[in-house]
Amino acid sequence: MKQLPATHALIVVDVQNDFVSGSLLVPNAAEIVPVVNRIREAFATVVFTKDWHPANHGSFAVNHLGKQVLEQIDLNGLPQTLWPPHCIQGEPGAELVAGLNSERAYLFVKGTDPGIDSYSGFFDNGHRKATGLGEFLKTNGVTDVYVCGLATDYCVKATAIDAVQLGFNTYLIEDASRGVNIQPDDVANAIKEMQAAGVCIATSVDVPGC
Ligand code: VGL
Ligand code: ZN
Repeated sequence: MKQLPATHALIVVDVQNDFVSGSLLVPNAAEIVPVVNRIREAFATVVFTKDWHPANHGSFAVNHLGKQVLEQIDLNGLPQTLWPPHCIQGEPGAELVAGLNSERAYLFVKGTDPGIDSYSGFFDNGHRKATGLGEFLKTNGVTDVYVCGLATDYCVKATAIDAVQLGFNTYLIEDASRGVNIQPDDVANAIKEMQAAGVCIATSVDVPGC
């Protein structure tokens, strides 16, 4: 496979057991694994993100008395959708999916602060703290980022929009991503939002060399 220059990085968002076969299922998520494994061969720089929550995380409905999954609350001044417990630090549900080639890659974790959620791989939802991913990419001369993974309508969307705002030429690899689609058009709307923000919508065949 043709190699992209080191200025081009692949960001694989949250391809973790809980989203594929665990507590917060993203429909058809397992289908992206062979696609990610294929496209990553074109990239010299590959980053994986992990949703990495403590058990007392404020995005878990069980941590709010009387609240249900998918209810919306205010979490320290930010709107928060409540989820089942997922991607708890050190538990099997937080591991990258078996069969995903995660060799020779960099790992960034997010969602570690119990008081704030972090959909983006770059910043928490209040843009209060950075994960270090933006700095890392800039320090390494990366100019173009290709974003894929789970879930298109949450963490992939937030990561891609932050990437644009940080000045990266940003591509969504649509067929290497899947969404939750709580409402049937959530993924379609997320793609429109990304496009409006300046994200180029691409598929794996558009990645040079793939
Ligand atoms: C995600 C909901 C809650 C994601 C993470 O990875 O898209 N979604 N936490
Ligand atoms: Zn989460």
